[in-house]
Amino acid sequence: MKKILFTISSIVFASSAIANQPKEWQLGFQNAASEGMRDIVNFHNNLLLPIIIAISVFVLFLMIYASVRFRASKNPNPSKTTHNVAVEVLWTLIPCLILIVMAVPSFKILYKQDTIPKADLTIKAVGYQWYWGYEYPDENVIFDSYMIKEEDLKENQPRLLAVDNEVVVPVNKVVKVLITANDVLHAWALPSFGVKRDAVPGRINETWFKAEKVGTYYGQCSELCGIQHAFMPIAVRVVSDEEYAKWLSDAKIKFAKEPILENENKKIASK
Ligand SMILES: [Cu+2]
Repeated sequence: MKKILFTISSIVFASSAIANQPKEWQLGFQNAASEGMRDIVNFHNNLLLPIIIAISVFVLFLMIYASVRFRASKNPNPSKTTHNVAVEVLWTLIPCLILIVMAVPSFKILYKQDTIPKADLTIKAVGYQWYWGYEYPDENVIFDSYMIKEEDLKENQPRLLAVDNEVVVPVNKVVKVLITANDVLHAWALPSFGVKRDAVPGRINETWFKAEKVGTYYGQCSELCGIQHAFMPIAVRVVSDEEYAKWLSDAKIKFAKEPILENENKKIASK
């Protein structure tokens, strides 16, 4: 039985494993691009889903059986039983055991995600109403990332997901993400990496991922944050080490800001 469910779930979910962004008529998760997400997908497809299906089928069977077997025409004098200790113990114990079976691997995954390995690079994501700002604190690179409007989309840019300035990270490197917000609650979420953290004003949350495949991955703000909540997508481009180095040196020029203090001094001097 379990084997059949295994096969069904893997067929259903394998078919959806083709992209890094939501697909029309998609079933199941987006394609995993990190170990963390692979853990989550395996946990869901190979443990939770078979249990859920088995419970649903069992309850449905009981309902149909009771309705047919004890229908009024066949069972004119219904039983007056109100207690049965054995049954009550069983229907308390068995669900407890099922929960424990689910909880142990679930906690394992949670703790694994919670332990941040030594980071190769750190980025900071700041939620604003309604766009994301990014900082590479060690590289002195700061930029904003706005959604591209539908009329300005270029070919291959997904609607409501593409942004003007993507986050760029090297492949197979541990990326630590510091997440905060400037105004209201937001949440930085990237399904392919199995990452989702609240962005809370005045507080820094952290998470991490190690992207295993080159590509562009899309996520969305996942905390209802106001009227344009749906229009502050997250785009992360995973590139090779060389491409990352090149992007970084370009970014340092592109996003360079004149130091504020120098600017102020100039203003004072010119007066
Ligand atoms: Cu938001």
